[in-house]
Order: sequence, then C-alpha cells, then structure tokens
Amino acid sequence: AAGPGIVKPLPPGLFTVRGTNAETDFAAFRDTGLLTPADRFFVRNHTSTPVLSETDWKLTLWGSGLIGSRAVEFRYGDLRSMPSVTRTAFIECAGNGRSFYASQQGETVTGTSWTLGAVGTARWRGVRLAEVLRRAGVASDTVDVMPRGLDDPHVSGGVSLGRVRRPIPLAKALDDVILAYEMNGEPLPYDHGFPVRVVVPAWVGIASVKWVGDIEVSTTPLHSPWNTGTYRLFGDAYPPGGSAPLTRQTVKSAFELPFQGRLAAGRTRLLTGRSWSGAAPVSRVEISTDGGERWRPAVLRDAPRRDGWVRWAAPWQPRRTGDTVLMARATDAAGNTQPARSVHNTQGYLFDAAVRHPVTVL
Ligand code: MTE
Ligand code: MO
Repeated sequence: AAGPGIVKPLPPGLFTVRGTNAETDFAAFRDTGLLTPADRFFVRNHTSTPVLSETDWKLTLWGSGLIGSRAVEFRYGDLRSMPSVTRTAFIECAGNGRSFYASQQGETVTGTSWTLGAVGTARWRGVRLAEVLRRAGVASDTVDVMPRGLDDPHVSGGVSLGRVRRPIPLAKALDDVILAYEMNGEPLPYDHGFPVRVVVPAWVGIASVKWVGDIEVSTTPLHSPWNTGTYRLFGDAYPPGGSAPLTRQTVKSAFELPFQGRLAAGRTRLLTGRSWSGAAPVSRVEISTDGGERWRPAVLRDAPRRDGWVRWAAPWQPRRTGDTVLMARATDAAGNTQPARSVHNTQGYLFDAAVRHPVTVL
C-alpha cells in the first residue's frame, strides 16, 4: 500500500519539501558528523513511500540470466543470515544542483529544482548483490541485472511508466553493489527503502532502487524509462540520442550556511562545508570570498575517502559590509576540478560548476 508521500517528520529549517521530495537544507549538516542521520537525509520519491512488512517481503530473482531460467526467492531472514558487509557511501540525486543551471547560468532545464542538499552519506549494512547472484546461479553470458521497487507505478504526464527500475551492468553488480537492510546501524527507515534497498556507491541515486522486490537477470541488454528517456545527458553538446546512461556522480562542494546568510563584519568566522565526487576521493578544496577573484585552500577535516564526502573549514574575517559571494571548488584524486560553468543538458543532471553562494556582511 502506498504511504502518504514521505513518512518521516520533515522539520522546517532542516528540509525544503517539493511534492514527494525533501531536500536537506545544507546548513542542517553543520552540526552533524561524517554520517547523515536518517532524520536529516534527503528523500527523493518518484512515487510515495510504501510501508512494507519484512515478514511479508520477498526478493525474487528471475530472467534468462539465471541458470535454467529458474526464479529464486530470498526472504528477509535469508538475507539477514548471510555474511554481511558494511560500507560508508553517499547517495546523491543525479539532479542535485539543478537549480543553478537557471540561476547561475541562465539556462532552461526540466526537473526538480534542487539546490545542493539532494545528497547524504550513510553507513550501509547488508549483503553483497554478488553473493545473492552467486546463490541464485547466474549464467556466464549475463549482461544486465535490473532491480525493481515495490512502490506504486510512476505516473508521468498521465502515462504510467511502471515500477521504478533501472539496469545495472553485471560487472558493476558483481563489484560493490549492496542489498542494504541497515542505515547507520538501524533498520532502514521506510522512506529510505525498508526493508531492503539497493546501494550503488558513487553512481547516480536512481541506481539505488529502494523497496526492491525483484531483480531481472538477463543475457540481453535491459531497458527502462530510467536508462532511456531520463538519466542520460541530452542537448547541444551530446549526440542526438543522448549520452550513455549516467553512472558516476561529478564533483561538488557546498557551504554549511544558508543562502543569503548574514555574517558580522570584523568577526572571524569559521566557514565550513563538504565536498564529494563519484569518480575519486576529494583531495583538495579551495574557497573564495569575493565571487571567484581570489582563491585559497581550505583545511580538510577528513582523510580523502572513496564514495564519501570530506568536511573542510576555512577561517574568514569579513572586513567590508555589503553583499558578497562565497564559492568553493574541489579537486578529486582523478584530477577532476569543479569548472566555472557546467555543460548544459536539457534535464539538468550532473551540475558540477562551483556554486555562487550569496551572503551579506553586516
Ligand atoms: N527507488 C524506488 N523504488 N522509487 C524511487 O522513486 N528514487 C530514486 C532512488 N531509488 C526511487 C528509488 C532516486 S531518483 C534517488 S536520488 C534515490 O532513490 C534517493 O534515495 P533516498 O530517498 O533514500 O535519499
Ligand atoms: Mo534522483
């Protein structure tokens, strides 16, 4: 049964709610550690949060890629009794930062108008998808596996696109993908996929299917609206059919401050924020307090980490009163640096430019 959009409380001042989506206000990360508590974690629902029971739940693997094409079922208790893995990873919506295509670059894009808070980092515990596939018996010519959620079919423009589902290439599925049943040491909250969700570290959030109910295993490439019509890059810079389906997230940075925040002149203030990348650990962060004229290094407060974010800080003593623009730009260990402009795509995915963050010095 479908729940009422989002189940958990969304205190004002911590979230901005848009339909069945809730973005964490980045300033709300300021007093959190490396991990994002579940009650501050953003929610992106194409549908509505279903309230499921772990005793009724089962996971069915099926398709041409299973040996003898024989379907195999796993119950919640089966997963719980298998060897577990625990891993810290961010989940981020591919559209995080989308609003800046319009507000910063003057470009038109479609989709939910996120600022930078459609991201969170959690410690996920569950079983490796590779282990579940091994127990089910995967044929050697398998190419794709496609998890599907148990939430209601997604209706877009009056047309049902069916249940949320998106293929994962077998090589990735066997690498670091988790079927998670815990988030930060607790059973998954309803909004984040209870009883079991997929976690695909470093990839666009849509790959991490929540409330997973079945997985198609196939010897031929699989398609769904989430890897054909959306979650690819379309636009002048891309081929007519769009880019390949999106995989890894780009580099981003955000200040733990409200937009249009006010700061006192003459007082030293510790500017704090976070940076993350889907390609490699973030190794360097620079900040500007004059709209990008001059840059200086921020101090990293965490060791560079794969699939997580690093916290950083830089002291600033604003002298002149008036409006100014803060900026942060990160570089990852693969050499990706946030550019001055993000390349436009019509659906506004993978914004990676350094964001202009207006503040007022009083
Ligand atoms: N899985 C299902 N079944 N239904 C959904 O609507 N939304 C996806 C993904 N998994 C979605 C889903 C998208 S677009 C994102 S960004 C992430 O879940 C968000 O995960 P979160 O809500 O736990 O933050
Ligand atoms: Mo998303």
